[in-house]
Amino acid sequence: MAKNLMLAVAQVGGIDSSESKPEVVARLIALLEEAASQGAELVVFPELTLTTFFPRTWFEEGDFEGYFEKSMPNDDVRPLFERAKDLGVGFYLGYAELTSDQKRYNTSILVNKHGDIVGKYRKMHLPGHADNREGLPNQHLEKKYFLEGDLGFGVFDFHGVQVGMCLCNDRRWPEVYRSLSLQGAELVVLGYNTPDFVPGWQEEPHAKMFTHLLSLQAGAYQNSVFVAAAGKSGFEDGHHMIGGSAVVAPSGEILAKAAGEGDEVVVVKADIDMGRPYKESVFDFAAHRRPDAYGIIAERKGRGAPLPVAFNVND
Ligand code: CDV
Repeated sequence: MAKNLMLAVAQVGGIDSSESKPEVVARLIALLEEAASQGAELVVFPELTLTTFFPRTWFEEGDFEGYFEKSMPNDDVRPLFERAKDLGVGFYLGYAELTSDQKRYNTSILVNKHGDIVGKYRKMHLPGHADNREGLPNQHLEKKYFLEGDLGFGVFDFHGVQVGMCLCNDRRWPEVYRSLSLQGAELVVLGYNTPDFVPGWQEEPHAKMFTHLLSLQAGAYQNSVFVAAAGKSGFEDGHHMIGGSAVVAPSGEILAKAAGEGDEVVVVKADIDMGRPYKESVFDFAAHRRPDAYGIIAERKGRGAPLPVAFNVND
């Protein structure tokens, strides 16, 4: 029997810092309802969905705690959980997490159709910087506000579909998709915030959308998984972020993509078994991978000298 999942990405337009969390949650509920009306079973929301992308701004200690969630669901977010449960729709949500031992993470959760949190991820690849670089159009202070994730790359059961999770910059790293695919992931869900300007990030404006989609498509194809990516986009407090929320098939082809930069839902019927022919042929990992030759990937962090290769010119 075909294994289909009605999959939605909910792109969220800019959230100004003046917008309250209940106001944002009301927008998310409207997106969820729109997705549900189109038959969605799982709705993917962006990274740090509940607030403006605050890592663009330097705040002194004591001035940024309001951006963080101390528990989930809390009073602000509970209406989203309740509406999703009423509708029988699951969701993925990114938010800033403050733990009971005062650790801060860039986090996402996976919630099933019954309103239970069944998966959790803390962002591994934190881009940007930790120092104050005043005078720039904006900063990118994820390394100041968050610790590196400590939960690894998890794969979770969502009503029979194996779902891997990551967040934003993680999508550009091939190791992420491979770690998830090696655990049987059939779908990778992720949220993102990609600003036009990132200090120290040399990329032509026209390349921003290309490299975003390229990362999703390569990750999907090389690992025989669906990828569903939801971004915040448009202008937030005058700062622009790319849209391009999309669902990609295991063929690497884009099945659907948001057309605008505001709040927008895109729903596709994902035939989860579409990954199988790839997993059983060109990407039959058990048959073709060479982990014995990949040691350098886990052992070496930065670029370095070539490894010695012992070969005989006469052989
Ligand atoms: N929030 C992110 O992780 N953004 C990064 C860049 C732009 C800093 C990204 O890869 O989109």
